[in-house]
Amino acid sequence: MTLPFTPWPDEMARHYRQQGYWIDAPLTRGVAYQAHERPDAIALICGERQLSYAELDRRAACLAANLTARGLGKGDTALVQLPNVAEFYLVFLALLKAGIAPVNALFSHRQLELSAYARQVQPRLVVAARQHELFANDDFLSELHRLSPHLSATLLLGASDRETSLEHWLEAPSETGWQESHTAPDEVAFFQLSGGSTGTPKLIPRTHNDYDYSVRASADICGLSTETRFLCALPAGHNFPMSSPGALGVFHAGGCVVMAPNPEPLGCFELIERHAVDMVALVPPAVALWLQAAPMHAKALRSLRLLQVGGASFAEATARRVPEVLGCRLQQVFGMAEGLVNYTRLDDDDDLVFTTQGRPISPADEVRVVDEQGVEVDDGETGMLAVRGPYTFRGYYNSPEHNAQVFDADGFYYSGDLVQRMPGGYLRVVGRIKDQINRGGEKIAAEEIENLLLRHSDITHAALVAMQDPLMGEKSCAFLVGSAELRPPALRQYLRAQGVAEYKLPDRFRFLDALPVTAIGKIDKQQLRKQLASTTTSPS
Ligand code: J2J
Repeated sequence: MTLPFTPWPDEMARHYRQQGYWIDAPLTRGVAYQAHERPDAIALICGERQLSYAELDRRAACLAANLTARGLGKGDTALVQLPNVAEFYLVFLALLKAGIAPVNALFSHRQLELSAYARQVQPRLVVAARQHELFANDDFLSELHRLSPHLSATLLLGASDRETSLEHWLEAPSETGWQESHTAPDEVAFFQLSGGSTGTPKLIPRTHNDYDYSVRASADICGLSTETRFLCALPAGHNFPMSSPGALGVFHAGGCVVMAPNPEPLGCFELIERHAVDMVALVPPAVALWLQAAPMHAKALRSLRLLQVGGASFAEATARRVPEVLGCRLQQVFGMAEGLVNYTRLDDDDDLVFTTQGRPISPADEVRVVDEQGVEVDDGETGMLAVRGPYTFRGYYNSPEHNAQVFDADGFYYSGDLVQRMPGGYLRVVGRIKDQINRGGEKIAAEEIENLLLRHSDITHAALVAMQDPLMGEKSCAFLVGSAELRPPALRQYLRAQGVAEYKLPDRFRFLDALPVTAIGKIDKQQLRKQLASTTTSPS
């Protein structure tokens, strides 16, 4: 049994293998190699726990064996939602070893997102944490059983009974003889989450070959080694801290990942000092908080060598303050869970580092910057980003209509970003055409929230647009047409009750008699954004 996905054309796959980009090894290769070569080296620090490479590999294998014994394996999928703890990687590695493809939901996700993922992949396994409000009791698990009738196993971090205790499954040796049975390297290893611009969150199938290449090449670009100590402060399942080069890059290089529950500066500074962390990945709003807090804690940050910033636009003026205030080098990262990742390089001169979002990982990344007719624009001109390459996906999972809109006939993916290409292939992100709000790196698909608002019987029209915000870069504003009785607190409560993640709730509501429309009758969001920019209102 294999999971369906859109493969690369044979000729391209052959080329990627010939060039050594695809090495036909599983994503678990890095950890397995370190466990063999340097078994006692510390791979992971989580609170007071330290796991060696041997331990990480052994416990992941143990869970994989238990899952196999339970009849789970190739062709199966898992829905996983864990906070930033060691178990996140143990489970990820175990599922890969057993050939089960996980979807790693963010810990901030709630019923709506998890149900949407469950409907799409029909998981046979759910791995979650009792500490999450959704799994504090079994109600939502029953709902998941209803949505995915083949669901046959549930493992919960913090469960009190042995049967469902994740901790128990990670330790208890399986009775059967077991052999690793990852999916084929050119098949789906797991699903990444798309930031999205449509009504339903989309899933991105990633193969071992393509993801592993992006991880290896990223580790190289960022100079990782056995000495690297990386602080994972962003949500562990996000593409950035997982693969750019992220925890998987660190495991590949044999370094150590230190888990932080979140990017809050004081907690992170303590971990940096205690574990001599030398590298961290952050989104721009977190950097702003770090810059504020750092002058009081300069000593704690002495070991920091590299701060990676990505996920959303990073102001040049703030970028220039990083080396001076944090005492480390800055690296800008412009990536996407769909594939393409750009980095400023460690030896780039300051102007490139402060004013661009870097250049692609690979010589095989084919990046085009095109106008509305699909014609490439000159360097320095603004155009839409289109890309294909050895680690950029070829289609969202089971989404033929959407794929037809975002891929062209040659397999180029249109990310919805507006960029300028500078000499040397460096990119600047200057805007976007996708209907999305980028709230400090967290992506909100406007359509998803508009649809939820339109379910409300007192709302006749809804439009969600981005408004500028000094800390978050962007926040969201919902423009509504409807009954005079509508009030922001009740509307937020209404959305919460539908089970949507908190970060997607509109930061502000505006009530209008009618929404402006364009000549062809579509809601004129440009007009709404202009209205927001030209007025200041009290927050609501
Ligand atoms: C402006 N916009 C950016 C940047 C991403 C590394 C880093 C980030 C992501 C990520 C990632 C940006 N400046 N530096 O997966 O591996 C916006 C773009 C892009 C979208 C992708 C990685 N870096 N963006 O953010 O899948 O609009 O991945 O298309 O969450 O974030 O979002 P996501």
